[in-house]
Amino acid sequence: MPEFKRYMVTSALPYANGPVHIGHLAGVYIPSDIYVRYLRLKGKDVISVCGSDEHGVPITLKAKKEGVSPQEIVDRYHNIIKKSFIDFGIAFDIYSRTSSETHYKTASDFFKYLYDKGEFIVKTTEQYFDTQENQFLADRYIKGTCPKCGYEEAYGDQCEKCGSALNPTDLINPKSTISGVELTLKNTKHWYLPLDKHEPFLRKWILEDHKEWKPNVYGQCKSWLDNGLQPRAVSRDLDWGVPVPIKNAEGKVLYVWFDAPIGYISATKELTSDWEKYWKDKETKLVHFIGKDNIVFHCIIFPAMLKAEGSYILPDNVPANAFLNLENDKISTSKNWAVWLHEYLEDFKDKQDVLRYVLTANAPETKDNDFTWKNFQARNNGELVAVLGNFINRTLVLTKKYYDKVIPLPDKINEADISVLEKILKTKKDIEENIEIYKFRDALKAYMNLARTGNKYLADNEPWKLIKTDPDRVRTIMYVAAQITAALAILGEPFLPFTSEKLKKIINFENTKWEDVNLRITKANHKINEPELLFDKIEDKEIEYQINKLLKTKEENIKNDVEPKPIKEIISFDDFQKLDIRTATIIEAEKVPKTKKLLKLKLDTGIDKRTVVSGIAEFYKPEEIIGKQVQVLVNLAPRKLKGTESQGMILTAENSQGKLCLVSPEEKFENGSAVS
Ligand code: B3M
Ligand code: ZN
Repeated sequence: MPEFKRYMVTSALPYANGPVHIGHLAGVYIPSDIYVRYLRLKGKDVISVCGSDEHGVPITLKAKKEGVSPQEIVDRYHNIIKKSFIDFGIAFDIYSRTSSETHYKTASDFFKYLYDKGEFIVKTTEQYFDTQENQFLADRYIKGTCPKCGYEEAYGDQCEKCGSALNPTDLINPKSTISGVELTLKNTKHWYLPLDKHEPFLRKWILEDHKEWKPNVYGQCKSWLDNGLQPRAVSRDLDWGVPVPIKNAEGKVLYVWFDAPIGYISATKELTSDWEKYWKDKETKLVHFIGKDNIVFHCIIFPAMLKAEGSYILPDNVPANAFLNLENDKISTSKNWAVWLHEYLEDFKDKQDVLRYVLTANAPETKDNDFTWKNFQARNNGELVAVLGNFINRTLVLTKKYYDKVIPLPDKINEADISVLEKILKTKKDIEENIEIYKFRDALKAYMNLARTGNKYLADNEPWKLIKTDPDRVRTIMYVAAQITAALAILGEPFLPFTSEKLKKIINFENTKWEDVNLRITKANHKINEPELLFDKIEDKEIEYQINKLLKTKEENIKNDVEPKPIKEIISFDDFQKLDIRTATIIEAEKVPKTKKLLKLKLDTGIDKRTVVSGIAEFYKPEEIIGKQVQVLVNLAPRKLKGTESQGMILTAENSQGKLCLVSPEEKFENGSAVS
């Protein structure tokens, strides 16, 4: 592996059209933060940038819906998102935004440079136009059937079912998701990045030189490359975005996926005048942290842009994560199916590290994973409180009790002590190795195992018993426990920064570095401060509250989803009078053979006994409904249904899920009674 002199770490720029939720944290920002904090502790030269992605159609639409300017929308969410990151200790060196002046200039210049260099092709093509909204539609606002897999809800740029990158014109039956209308094609001119031209380079660079990329990332890239790359438009017809910086391009802006990744560069420029070193020197390791839906943009399109420009380095790795679900359902902003970071903090004040811990332990590193509140509680109570917190608390409290908060001078150190001390070094190495290959779950596991070792060491040695009989031995035990505690304080910093800081204060450790972790971290006679609990139990009622909150959301969604059928054409009273509806009793019932839905009923209508066939077999068993009263339309012309003549129709109501129920009189009524 080549040694790098410095690191440039980017985290996907969140769209400034909503707050951030646990899925964002788990997928992108926690892994990137662990990585960056680790590098900093190792004393590496590292820059971590992020910022709000403030362009793109979702933002313009949201603004339209609320009747405000797009700028107002992005200002609002930029601030909310920025605050959430600070609150959760996601320590970017800069959190910028793509509406900044530096970004406009950087993105414009980048485009202009490629344009002058002849790296684009111009094409006039027919594109889908929504006549009701009077605008060309961005790919995301066109839905239709995927030509590759037949999925009916595929977007104009990508099918989320099979992952294929698409163009809107590839879709079968394309429709506007905004107005629902069928779309018309209209001519428009755009600039395209000829990805096909870069394909041979990309093939070698990814498929041969980066076999170490995560299988999900490598696999997606391979499938795109194997399908063959097409030129990709890098401009759009919109009035919100970075204007295309050439003549005769009125009303055209840069495609959001062209300008957004350049936002990483703009942010670095805003941070340091030394930015070029981080983006152009081959000894810089560039790493993009993203979610799986951003893979093509970071592994294919952005690298093609950088390559076309010529002076930039390309990413060394793109450790994309899969998605996190919430209580077994896909997280969805529009359905409010999420745990929003700002809301979490209202309910779990100062428990940022608990969420960081659970999201790392359950990170969707190799496949989609699930967040549940029960698991959140179990991990807090069973791991943070019972393992990590318990070990540290015992050590601190006993050190206070026996030695007045001074680390004791050890007596003889035996083999068991040494093997525990060596576990510190082994843990440090395990964490390093895993973080460096972006396996943050395993790194965290190694960390927690050190706390387990500590707990077991105390339980095996029982200093609280020995203190009476062998106080010399207890000095050694507590000295060893203090070493583990100090190691946990330092090694925990990337994962649990708030806890680590609190613990460092308690044990009076400042300005610690990763390399301070060795066999003897804290010296005898070192004075510590008053012990404090690091974690506390989360009660059942707190979890029930969260679960109920989600249940309410679910109920509301179901309610909102149900759109009653439109009212039919108006009829006259005379029309209604033509219907002869009577009360009748079901006297016989049986299934119509070879059908799933039909029951053959014998009715006593008060006038006669007759046969009626009804489509209720999925909802009623024949034996259940004998004796029931129903309403029946008796003057409907007889019809043959699956070979049986039906002489009338019983009335049923149908709900939004297609379930039927019988319409019966409210009290037992005489057969033959007329409904009016
Ligand atoms: N704004 C985030 C997303 O797809 C998108 C990332 C841009 S990174 C340059 O949710
Ligand atoms: Zn598909």
